[in-house]
Amino acid sequence: MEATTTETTPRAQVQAHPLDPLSPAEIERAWDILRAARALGARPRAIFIMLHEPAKHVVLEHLAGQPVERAALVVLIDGDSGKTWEAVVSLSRGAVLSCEHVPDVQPAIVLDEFAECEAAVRADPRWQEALRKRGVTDFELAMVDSWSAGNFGFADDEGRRLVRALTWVRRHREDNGYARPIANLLTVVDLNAMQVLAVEDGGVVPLPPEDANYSPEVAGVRDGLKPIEIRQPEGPSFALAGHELRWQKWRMRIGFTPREGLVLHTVTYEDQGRERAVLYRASVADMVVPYGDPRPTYFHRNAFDVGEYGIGTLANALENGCDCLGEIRYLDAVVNDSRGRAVTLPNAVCVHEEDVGILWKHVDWRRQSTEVRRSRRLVVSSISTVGNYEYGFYWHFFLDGTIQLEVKLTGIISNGAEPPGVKPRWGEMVAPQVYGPIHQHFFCARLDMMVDGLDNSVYEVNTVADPPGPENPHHNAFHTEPALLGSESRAQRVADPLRGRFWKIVNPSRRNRLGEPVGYKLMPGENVLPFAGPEASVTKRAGFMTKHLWVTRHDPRERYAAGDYPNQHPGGAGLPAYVRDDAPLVNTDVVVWYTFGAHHVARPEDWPVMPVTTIGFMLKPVGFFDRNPALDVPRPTPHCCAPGE
Ligand SMILES: [Cu+2]
Repeated sequence: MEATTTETTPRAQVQAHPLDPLSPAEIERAWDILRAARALGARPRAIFIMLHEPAKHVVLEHLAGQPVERAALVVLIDGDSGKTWEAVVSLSRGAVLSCEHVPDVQPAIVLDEFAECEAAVRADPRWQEALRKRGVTDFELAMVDSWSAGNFGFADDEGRRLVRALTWVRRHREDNGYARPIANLLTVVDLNAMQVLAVEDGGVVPLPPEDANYSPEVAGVRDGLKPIEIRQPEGPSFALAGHELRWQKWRMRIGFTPREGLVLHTVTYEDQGRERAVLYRASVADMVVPYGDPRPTYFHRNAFDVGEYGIGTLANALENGCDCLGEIRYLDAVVNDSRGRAVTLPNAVCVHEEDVGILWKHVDWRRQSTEVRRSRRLVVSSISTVGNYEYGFYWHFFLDGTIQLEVKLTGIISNGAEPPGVKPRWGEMVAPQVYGPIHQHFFCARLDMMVDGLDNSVYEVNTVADPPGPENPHHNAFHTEPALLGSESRAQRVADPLRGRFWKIVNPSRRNRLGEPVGYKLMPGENVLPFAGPEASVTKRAGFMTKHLWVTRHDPRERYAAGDYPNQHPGGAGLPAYVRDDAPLVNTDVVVWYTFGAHHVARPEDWPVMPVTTIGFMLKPVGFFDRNPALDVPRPTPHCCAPGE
């Protein structure tokens, strides 16, 4: 990832760091070294080429200016043999450190495959015939989206790299591509052979009658919105030096991988001259979108957008005044294409500050004095487009030590067509003959915690009503009950807002002045559990969604909530496998995984493009500081809070 603005520290002055994402030259060199050293098949397709992150101690002991060992992790598939390979390539030594065949897996589907797959479907006479049967003769109006095939135990799927593709057709060239879904049509494609295996046609359903254009030319433009300008005449309060970001007392490194997109590393907060760690690494380690319709062209819809598609490779180029407003600094991201060449995604990460209302306030009416402070947050964000949907990932850092992840969901709902007058039970009609199946979006944030050091413990805290009795004569008493989540089997929990449940990550060997271990608490937001049954394919494959909180003992090999290769995986990988050894979790290097689900019952108002809905969680200091750490935020202006005024 490259810093693009002139106001950031010039690159020549930025020292290399072990966590810097791979540069374009490093990506291509990694591929070239591997190709020269190993014969991995005639038609190799690069899936992911990303930084092979050094061990924690290497990162934490790194001193500025020291030489840095660079290595790349390369995942590739050979189109002829269908074999998947995983290699670690040393860029510093120009050598392949390891190269393993990974049996019986399908790596993520990459962008080039989507394009090639669409071309293969369009050229297929069976698909063309299915369109003609529906009165469509101009195939240029059609659009074909590959959907990951899932794993339903079909014998024909075994050992094949597959997608199940859906088709839409525009009413006219300027129309929304998703305006008119073609019902009952599923095209199965082998991505290695790039060959259509089957066109499953369950019969003609009329196309929805309307277009679904959302351009201002069609939708019209309201008036009365006067300009809002965000001005920071002295520039922003943050500084970017390469990938290091400093803002107020926060310091962190911004990373980016083709699989996870935005990654934050080594997040610290300066407290009375001491730099105190909070997080070693944070990312959205997978997500899944189970759909609730059992019919033939719906049951397989359960996209793992991180692990099956690589959400980083799908990052948007963000634009000032559109995606973000104000004094913006952007970072480019660099990913690989399937030929092992580097692709720069311009302006993939946006960094800016936002005013967010008041931070704290008190009016002392007897003294006629008021103190109030403005709250501000640093926003590090990225937006990815995965076919019809947009996902925005917004990490917020506040002046009082709070961290928030907010995911924004927008774009176009995955849809279907129904005959006039029909409303299926598994979803809602959003427009005439356009149907939106009920579904959920489960995200899993992997939070490699480092609260004042690597060794942490995790507690669940519930609030409990006291029983009536001599100690509770007025029946009003209630108190909190912390319970240590002492091992991985005990640290699999669901949210319970009615009990005020939260989870607290503490450092037992660091005490605050009240004698309590310093900590951060994970505050769940809105959440839901999956409705797919325990025997459903998606439940087995996305075991992570069955619990909201998981805690694991740190293991660098345990990186992804649904495992390394969720595409077409039969299930059981990822978190359920990581916790099988029931490792003890007391005062050790822990990773907290938080699953949060957005429950989506589609509305007519979600059509033709849905207004943003948000879901997320917060990490808040709890006894980490001795008092409100934001007392020292200056008054907004001298006149608004002076005593006696
Ligand atoms: Cu949705």
